[in-house]
Formats: sequence, C-alpha cells, structure tokens
Amino acid sequence: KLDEFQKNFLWGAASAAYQIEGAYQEDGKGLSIWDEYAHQPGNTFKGTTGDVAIDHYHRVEEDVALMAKMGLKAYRFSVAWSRVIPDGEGDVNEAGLAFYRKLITLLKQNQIEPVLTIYHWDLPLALQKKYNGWGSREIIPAFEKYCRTLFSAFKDDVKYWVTFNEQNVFTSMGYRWAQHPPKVTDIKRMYAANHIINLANATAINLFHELVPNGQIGPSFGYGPVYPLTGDPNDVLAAVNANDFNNNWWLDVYCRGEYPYFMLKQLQKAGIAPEITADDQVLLKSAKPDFLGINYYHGGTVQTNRLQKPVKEAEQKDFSATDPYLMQPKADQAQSPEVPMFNSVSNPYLDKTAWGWEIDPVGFRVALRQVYEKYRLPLFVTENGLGAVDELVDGKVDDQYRIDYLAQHVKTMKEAITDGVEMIGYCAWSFSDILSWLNGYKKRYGFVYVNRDDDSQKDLKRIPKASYYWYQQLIAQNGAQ
Ligand code: BGP
Repeated sequence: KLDEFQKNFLWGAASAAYQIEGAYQEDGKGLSIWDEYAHQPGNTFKGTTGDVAIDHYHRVEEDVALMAKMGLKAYRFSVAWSRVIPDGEGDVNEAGLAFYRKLITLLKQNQIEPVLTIYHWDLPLALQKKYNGWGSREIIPAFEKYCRTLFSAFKDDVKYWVTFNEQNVFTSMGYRWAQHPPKVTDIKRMYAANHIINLANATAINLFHELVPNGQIGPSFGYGPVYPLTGDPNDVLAAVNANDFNNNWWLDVYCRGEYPYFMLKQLQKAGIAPEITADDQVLLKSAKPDFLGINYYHGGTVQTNRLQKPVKEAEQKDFSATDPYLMQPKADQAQSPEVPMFNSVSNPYLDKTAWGWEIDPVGFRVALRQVYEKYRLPLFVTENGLGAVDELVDGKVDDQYRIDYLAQHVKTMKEAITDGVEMIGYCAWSFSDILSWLNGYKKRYGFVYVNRDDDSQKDLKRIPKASYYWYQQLIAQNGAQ
C-alpha cells in the first residue's frame, strides 16, 4: 500500500566516527586529517576536537542498549579508516576491526540493522601527506584495499553500505571554502579531487558487487532542491543553473555514469574541468549503486545575477560560515563559472534554525520526488535533523521543537511515499548529541543528551530527551502519527 510505511521500513538514526568515537590514539589507531586539523588553532569552534568526543569507543555497550530500548530498526555509523588501516594502505589493525565487529554484533543481537558508511571525511593523515589526499589518483588502490578489508570482514553481517558521505559537502568545504581539511580555496583542485573520488566510488561499488552479492551499496548525497526567487524567467534559468552545479554534477555521475553536459561545458570554458580519460568514462558507466542515500537539511533559493560578476559580500545571502550547503562562491572566487549564473538569496517563506539553516519540510517531499523521478533508484534517507541549543532542566530536556521538526519531515516523507517514491528507511541525524564539525558541542542534534560542553567533558552522561520517547513511539507505530 502506498499510503503507509512498509512493514520493514528502517527507522534509524545516524552518526559518524570522528564525531562520536574519541579514543583517537588508542589500540593502534593512526591519525586522520581531522585529528590534525582540529588541533590547529582557529580551525574549529573554540578549538573543540574529537579526541574524546562523546567517548562512544568506550561506551558502545551503553549506547547500543539505549538504541535497543528506543526500538531502533537501523543504525548508521561510519568506520574510521585510520583505525582499521592506520597509515591508510599498509597493515590492517586487528584491534580496530575488532571494535567495529563488536558494535555490529551488539546491533545484530538487538535486531538493529547496521548501515555502514565507509568514508565520512576522516581520511588517514598519512595518505594526505603521501598522495596529497584525494588530489591524486594514486590514492585509489589504497581506498580499494580499505574497502576490500571491510567487505571481507563484514559481508555476512552488514547488508547496507554507504560509500562516501556527502562528497558535495566535503569537497566544497575542503577545496572551495577552506573550512575543512585540506583547507584550500582552489576550484580547479576541487573539481579534480571530485573526479578522483568519483572513480574511487565506482571502484568500490564494482568490488562490492563482486564480493558481497547479497548486499546493497550507494553513496549518501547532501541534496537540496533549488527554487527560483520569482517567476522571472531569468530567475528560473538561474535555478536550472544552480541545480546543475549543486545536484546534477554529482548525482548524474553516480547514477548515469556521466557528467551533466551543460555544466561540463561551462567548466571546460573556464579551464577548470577535471581530466576525464576514456578509461574513466568506462569505469564510471560500469558502476551502478543499488540505492541512493539522501541527506536532507534544506534547499536553496536563487535569483539571476544581473551584474554578471561576483556580488559583494554585503549583497550576498547571509549564509553562516558553517552551513556546508551554501551555494554561492565568494566575490574573490571569480574563476568560478557559478558567479554569473546564479546568486543565492534567502527564501522569504521559510523560518530558520538558530544557525540560520532554512526549515523546509515540503522541500523534503520535493527532494525525494525529484531524485526518484530522475534516477528511479530506491532512496534511503541517511540524515535529517535539527541542530539546536538544548537545555538540561531538572535532569530533563524538553526538545518539543525537535519533535515538531521531525514530525513535519516524517509527514512529508510519507506523502512522498504516497506519491510513489520507493524508500528503504530514514535515519535521523543524530542518535545522540555529538561533535558538530565546525560548531563544537553546543549545536545538538541527538535524541539522547550527552552531558558535555565545549570547554569541559563533564561526565558524558547519556540522558534521553523528550524526542527520544516520541521517536520510540513513532517506531512502535511504524510511522503513524
Ligand atoms: C552533514 C554531515 C554530518 C553532520 C550534519 C550536521 O553535512 O554529514 O556529519 O555534521 O551535516 O552538520 P552540522 O554539525 O555542521 O550542523
């Protein structure tokens, strides 16, 4: 039936290794680019790091027990590459693998489906230093070896696998905005790294289909629909352009094995297109994901850039520097072909979170419809949630605002299913409070409060919030609300 969630719909929650594990130098783990980056002054909010994070590494039993009590059907987590292969390409660290084996076993014992993300941004530092990270094709065999290690270790226990988390975000933040490692502003390098990651993604998918025939694999993409500010055809054209730049550029490669035609032309004209060989084209065409992971927070609204030149900072949309979904190049990035093609603006119809992210549940339905219509692959929502300042009052957190946010998104997701979109599951971001990459520990997303702040770890006690009990009931009712 199209008007309800299927019986085995995977109600889940998500996390990522660097944001929760801590134990950053324990049991043979190597350093990642984030371990280094977060220790450099000025890179993160108040110098917060994931050295301890929420200490999930040592509290994994307690955390899974809370998931089980909540009735979670799925838990999405990522593996820290440098925990499993400390230098990224050499010997496997059995102690690192053992940690994930323990986590997966605990999940299965509690009937929670593990959803494993292979790469959620924490590249082994040794690979950054040796190969210039994703800047060189020489990294691909290392990634292939890492994938082979995980596939062989967990092929019988993990059915759902995510290759890359939000390639669009980590490449833009790392190479365009200098807000993530490797902290550069070089759009040509951004497109080059992107292409190499596409090749790595395709390599992983093909290897997976060879080694894990009963599993399912796909990338998770940070998708946002693009709206024109007005009905002025010039604004509509700007939205078409922005959609190419922000969505099609990645999704067409994942799902169709080729770059979108008009955008590739633009990049070639600007002299910043990646080098694409004939072999690359064959590889990209050969790899088909089984599903698409969609991370949805918000979309974007654009108008035509009437000036046909970079807009001054003051005239730009008031994007927070920590919104990874921003779409507008800064004025000094004149080499970017986006500059004359669209200009991002605030949407007058939408409220915003405390961090300035638009709240747009209808956009969620639009997003799911657009992606399914275009690529006809089952969709798995691998992230969606509200970052807020939560207050612990008399030992409780009453996060009604989060319940409202999630309830609205679950409602529009259900409408998308009624429309005909095929969906595997929904993982809210995040299970517990965790480190927010650039906002420290104050920006909370979890169903479970973790007692720590930016300056002090405190006792890291876990306290279920009101939203925890709401989600528990929603799951028990299989999404009825
Ligand atoms: C996504 C990332 C997550 C998470 C989330 C919230 O882009 O995949 O890892 O961080 O955004 O982002 P933030 O913590 O910056 O608010």
